[in-house]
Parts: sequence; structure tokens; C-alpha cells
Amino acid sequence: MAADAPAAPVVAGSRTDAARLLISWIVLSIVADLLVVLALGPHLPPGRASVQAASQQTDFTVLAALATPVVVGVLLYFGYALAFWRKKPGDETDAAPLHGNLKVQATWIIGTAAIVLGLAVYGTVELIVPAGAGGGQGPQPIFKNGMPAAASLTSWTPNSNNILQVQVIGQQWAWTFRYPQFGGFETTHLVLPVNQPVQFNVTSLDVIHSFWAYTLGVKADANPGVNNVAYATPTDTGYFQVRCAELCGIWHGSMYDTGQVMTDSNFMAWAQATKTQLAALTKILPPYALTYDPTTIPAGAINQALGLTSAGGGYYNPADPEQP
Ligand SMILES: [Cu+2]
Repeated sequence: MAADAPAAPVVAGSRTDAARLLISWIVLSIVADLLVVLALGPHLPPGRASVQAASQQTDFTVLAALATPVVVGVLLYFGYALAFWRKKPGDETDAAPLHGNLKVQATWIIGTAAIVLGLAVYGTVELIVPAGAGGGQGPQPIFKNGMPAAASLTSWTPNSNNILQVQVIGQQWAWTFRYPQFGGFETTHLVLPVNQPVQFNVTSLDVIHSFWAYTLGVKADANPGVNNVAYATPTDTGYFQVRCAELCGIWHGSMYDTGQVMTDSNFMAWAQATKTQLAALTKILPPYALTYDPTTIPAGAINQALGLTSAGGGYYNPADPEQP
């Protein structure tokens, strides 16, 4: 500004403004981030009912804590400009001319690039480290960090070096679950032991479904003819919801189920009791396999299960409304 210019009021974008904005931004960001981490974070989905869910909640908290100062900065600048740089009533003069500001532009570009690239690295690590982050990894999972091997398909005991296998079968419109290490029974109840790693083998008998045990942090596509592996280690006993997350037909919305996480001993008791209870039905199921072709189910199996014989009333035909 020329030395002989008349004394002007505070010009928009002066050092005082910058200092005020910077200090307010730092203070507000710290307060907002404390609220995000301490107050909001523990309530962010999907909760902490499994190792995978807890990891996801931590990731969401990190994302929110990094985004908050950016949002605070934008809103603060917007509010400050409205409050202090607006035209005063009766002021007919031109506004101050706009100039580029290399420092501000460089800070913005470097700052946002650092956040985005840093999060790309963080996100990649977080997808890999918690055994594939609870998403399906296809038939041959690469990221199994910390998960025991699938050592035996015919037996399982808690705390062994053998992961519990639970097969998830999507079908229009229900979920069923097979436990190969307990004789291969099939049930509509998803029961899991607490603090034990679980390998879900997810498949479908018809169309594409998506197995979504939301609070366990597991979401894996159920594709016909494909085995999709996802891992979870539940850490809380209690109930959890299972839903289908892929529009799969008219009753898609009714594909929900309530799962339960139990203590090891209760789980073992449940599994043994269910194995015994369902033994007669298990015998007529197709042998346990990673995928099934529903068109090859033996014709006699359904009739046998329903107590029908060809002599006593004909074969069960689902298209015939006269039959049970
Ligand atoms: Cu479905």
C-alpha cells in the first residue's frame, strides 16, 4: 500500500485475520476432534463385537478425526468471511482486488495430498491386517493374518490350531448354516463360540446373495457355485443380526436371522446336541462340499424327509398345491 494512501479499515485477508483464523481453527479442531474420538467414536458402526468390527470402528474414527479439521476449517473460513468481510451498509466502494496466494495454495495442495495419500496407505494396511477386514476373499484367501489353519474338516475343539468352519448357504430366501466339523448338520441357527476365530465359507444355491453379519464386521457375497471365505473372531457373547445385503428377489427383505455368540462350553454343548437332534436329516443331505448344485439333490431325499413314499401319496412336487 502506498505511504500516502488514506488510512483504510482492516482489509480482508490481512495478517490479523490470518492469525485469528489460524488460532480459532486450531482450538476448534482440537475440541471437535476430542468430541469425535471420545464421544462419537465409541458409537460408530459396526461396534466392537468382534476383532474385525473393532478394527472397522477404529478406522472410521481415524477417518472422522482426520476429516473433522478440514470441515472445521472450511466452515470457519466461510463463517468468518460472512461475519467480518461483508459489505457495511452504505459502503459503495469496490472490494479489495483478489490475488493468488502461493503459500495458501501450496499449503492446501500439500496438506490434502498428504491426507489422501496417507489414508490410501492406511486403508490398504487395514484391509489386509485384520484377516481381510471381514470381507469375502474368494475361495483362496490371501490375507489370513492371525487365523489358525483349516487343519481338520471333521472335528473342532476350542483354542486349537484348527479354525472353526461354518458354511453359510444363501438361498431364496433364507440363510442356512452347515457345521462340517460336527458331522455336517445344517441349521437355520448361526451359533458361534466367543473369542474363537471362525472361517465362514459363503456360497449360494441360486442367485447372488450377500452374507452380512453387520455387528461382526462381516460382509461377503454368496455366489452360486463359488466358495467365498471371510473371517471373524467374535469377542462379545450375545445376539447379532444377519441380513442379506444383495437384492435377491421379492423376499430379499425377509432374509434376516438372529445369530448368537456363546461361551465355548455352551457352544460345544449346542453343537453336540444339534448334531444328535438333526442326525436323521443330516444323513439325507448332500455330502458336505464347498459348493452345491441344487439340481443334483437326489429325488428321494425330500420325500424321505417328509415321510412320503411313492406308494403312499406320490413324490413331493413343490409345484403341486394339493401336496403338503
Ligand atoms: Cu438374499
